[in-house]
Amino acid sequence: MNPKRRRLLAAGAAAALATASFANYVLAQTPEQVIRISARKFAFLPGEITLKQGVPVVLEFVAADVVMGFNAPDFKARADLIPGQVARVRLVPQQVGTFDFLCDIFCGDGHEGMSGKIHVVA
Ligand SMILES: [Cu+2]
Repeated sequence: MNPKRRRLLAAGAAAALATASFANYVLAQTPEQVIRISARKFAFLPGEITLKQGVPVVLEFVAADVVMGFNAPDFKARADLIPGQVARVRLVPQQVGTFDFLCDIFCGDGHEGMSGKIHVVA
């Protein structure tokens, strides 16, 4: 290989490496907040969470005992919560206010009261 071509390849490799490092840097600098919520008969824990308007979060659910559902209609967000699995829901809250979420899979006698609140602040 002639030296000129070798230099070009090296420059290309360096540029690719720099791009990858930059992408990793950006990802590392902007981790999305993860909020862990456990669902058990008949409550979500925590039952109230506070989010910031426009800031994406990932809600990470574990179900302790039986299959349940997470449903936050104002965010058009829902997930099946299956024991032994982690369910993730990503939200970007757009509006300030207090919004309800609830269990939408019948899980026993206390199911009807199984709900929580999402507070979104500016
Ligand atoms: Cu339920």
